[in-house]
Amino acid sequence: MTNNKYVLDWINEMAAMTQPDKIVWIDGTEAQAEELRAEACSTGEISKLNQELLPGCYLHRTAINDVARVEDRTFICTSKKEDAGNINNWMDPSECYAKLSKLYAGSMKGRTMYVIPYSMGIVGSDFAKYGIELTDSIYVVLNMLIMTRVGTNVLEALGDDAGFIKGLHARADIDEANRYICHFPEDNTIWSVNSGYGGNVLLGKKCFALRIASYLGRKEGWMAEHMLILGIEAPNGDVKYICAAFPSACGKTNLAMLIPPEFYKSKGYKVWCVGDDISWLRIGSDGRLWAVNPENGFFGVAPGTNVKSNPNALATTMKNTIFTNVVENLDNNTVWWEGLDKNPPKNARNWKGEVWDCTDGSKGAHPNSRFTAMATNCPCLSDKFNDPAGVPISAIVFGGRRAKTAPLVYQSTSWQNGTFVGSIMASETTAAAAGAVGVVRRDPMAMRPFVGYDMGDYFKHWLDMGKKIPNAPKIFHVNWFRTDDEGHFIWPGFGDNMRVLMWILARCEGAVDARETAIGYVPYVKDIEIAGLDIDEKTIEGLLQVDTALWKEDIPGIRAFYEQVGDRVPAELYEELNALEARLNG
Ligand code: SAT
Ligand code: MN
Repeated sequence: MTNNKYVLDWINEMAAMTQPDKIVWIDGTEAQAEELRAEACSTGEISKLNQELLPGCYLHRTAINDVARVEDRTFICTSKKEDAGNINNWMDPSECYAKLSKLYAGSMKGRTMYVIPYSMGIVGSDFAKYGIELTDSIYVVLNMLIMTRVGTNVLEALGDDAGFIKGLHARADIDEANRYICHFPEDNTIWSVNSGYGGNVLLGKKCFALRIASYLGRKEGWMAEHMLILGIEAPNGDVKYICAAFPSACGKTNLAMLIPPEFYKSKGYKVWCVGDDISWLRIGSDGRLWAVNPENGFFGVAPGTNVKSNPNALATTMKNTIFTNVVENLDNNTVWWEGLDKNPPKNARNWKGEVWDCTDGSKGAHPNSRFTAMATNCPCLSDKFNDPAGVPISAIVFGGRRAKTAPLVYQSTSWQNGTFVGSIMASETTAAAAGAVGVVRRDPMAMRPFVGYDMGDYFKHWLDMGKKIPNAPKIFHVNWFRTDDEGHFIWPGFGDNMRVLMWILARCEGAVDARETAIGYVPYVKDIEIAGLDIDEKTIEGLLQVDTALWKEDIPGIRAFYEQVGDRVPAELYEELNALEARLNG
């Protein structure tokens, strides 16, 4: 399929190590994909769902020990340890290559190695970056066909160039103790072994489009961020775009596809989804920041997705979708998950494949079960989705899951202050990564597990970028997750989040005043539209309250986190922190 010497030499080397029986090049055609689906069905790797109700849809179960990203087994292998920084796990590259080579050795014997040429971004566009993933999993091939742009045209666009990301994935024994997700940013290389789950093995996503891309972005003067992209269209047809960063499984997909509340809908407002997880951002010739979504599909969390929370996502999964670790409804060969509706199937298998009794109190779907669906299935997909230029960004929104501290929304006072706001982001943990759920952890820009270099240098890159963007987006922070004394969410969330986004856009246009507080600009209660909401102004006032005592309590945690990041935290951020502390005490 190609004469590119770098590609061919590398594949030969990897094949000599892994020893597959066969090598199959993925050409991106539907005919080949269909053959692979049939083969995967015949071995039980996937199963075909009800083709009348869910055309083109399949179910897959991962191994029980392999259901989420494994951050403690994820490594950044730079030649100098300090370049990976204190927040990342580090391994010496030669040590890592040697260690993993042993695990890969002969691991594809009796199996097929699939060669997946793929593009992150639109093939041939200025901003596209190419990768090749070698894998022994058809499930990975089928997911990559949805999540990225795959095919011979990628090899044509690459030509004779050496500039592609070399990804090697082997399932090996799915042995937890020997599971490794390793990045070699200096070699444009990713090695993943002993997993078959999502972010660990779909190497175009977190491994390439965030970890390796963030490293490249710093070198090349752009940014790779864990952000959704959405557009809000005003009744006059004018569309404004927002990027928003939230930790995994905090509702990025729901926000990206929100349906405007009746109040706005009836006036003619529309919301368009450009992306739900990753943004590549660069400075346009007009001095604005432009964003593209490098992906081609959605790898969304299934539980909690329903006609109320996200009707667009639900519609997106109705055809050509791969479901992973959800409930199998044996009566009609469809799928179910907690939070889909109130009728769990009586005759069903749970995510582990066991006969499941929905009344026994156990969860049927894994909390991190997923759907992999094509972006073009999405009813609210932006007409700019395939525009190589991307979209100009008016606002950047950071958000976390905080029960008490952060108000519903506030605006930073400058790019530098906004970078500070992003750097102190914190969130209660979710099921998207292995480990305890519900613990507060610092997750700067929602990038803690995804920065491919030192976190202090990453903060510096943010500050440097700000100096180079003449017409930079304004930076905000939101928190949909404040709870009352009984632990119930106060803000309704979902489509009503648009009310907050409208305040954000009004601020970007200078159309509305705000109250200055110690942490930044907070809305006046009257400026959050509540028409049609079952919430009074008093409640909004509570949601917007900045609790000085709680913020003061947060400061030592921020300092401790900065110290953990280490001596590359820019002085400007310490200035911001000291100034915040002074204002809180003032
Ligand atoms: O990393 S995954 O792609 O598995 C999903 C996520 O955590 O956002
Ligand atoms: Mn994510």
